Amino acid sequence: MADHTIKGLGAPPTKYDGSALRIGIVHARWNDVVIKSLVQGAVDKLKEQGVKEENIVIKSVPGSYELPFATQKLIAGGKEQATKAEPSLLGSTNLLSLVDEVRPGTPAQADKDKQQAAAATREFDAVIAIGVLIKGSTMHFEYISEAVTHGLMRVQLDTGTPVVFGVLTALTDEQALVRAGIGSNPEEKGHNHGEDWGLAAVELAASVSEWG
Ligand code: DLZ
Repeated sequence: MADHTIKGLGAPPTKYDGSALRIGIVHARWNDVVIKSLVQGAVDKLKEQGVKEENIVIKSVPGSYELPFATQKLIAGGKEQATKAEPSLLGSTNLLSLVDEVRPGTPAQADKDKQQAAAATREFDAVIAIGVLIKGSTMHFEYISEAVTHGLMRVQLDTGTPVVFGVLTALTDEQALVRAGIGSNPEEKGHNHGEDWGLAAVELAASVSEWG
């Protein structure tokens, strides 16, 4: 069999600069092993494109069915905070750190508090919604897949904020694992689609959003 395929994402026309972007990730917790790998893949690529770790906000919900509502809330919350923001905060670097490395009461902590306050005043430039639906023996899979797909499309069109569709709809556990780059066969670990979603978020936020 040929070792190449025509499938997959083509190279972007340019490398996008994510350094000024604020990106949200909303992920479900069903099928957690797969989710964790996908979220990590997305975060890795966001950072590789220059998005500051502090500008990546990660929220979770129980299952994929909750993704459209939660994504809409996150986007709306960001817009509301941006509207209410104090002008003095808007000039600051926007950092919302995932990893807390500074000690309470130190100047570094004070800086970080300021940066966090500033970050909270920013709108999201894009949100990645991540879920993993695995087909079972009932119709759950079909209903949830369809509702979530339409729901997420509606959220991005209604809010004008790009929403990356990071939902795997797998027919088997192995399909889901392979699409998160953690297939059980060492010869066929697969590709982590979370990475593509990270790249898509930066491209949409840094390029497509500027078209209109
Ligand atoms: C109930 C359910 C089932 C059966 N399967 C999945 C799944 O494979 N992936 C997923 O993300 N969520 C699943 N859920 C949970 C629903 O998405 C949702 O959280 C509940 O129905 C509560 O609204």
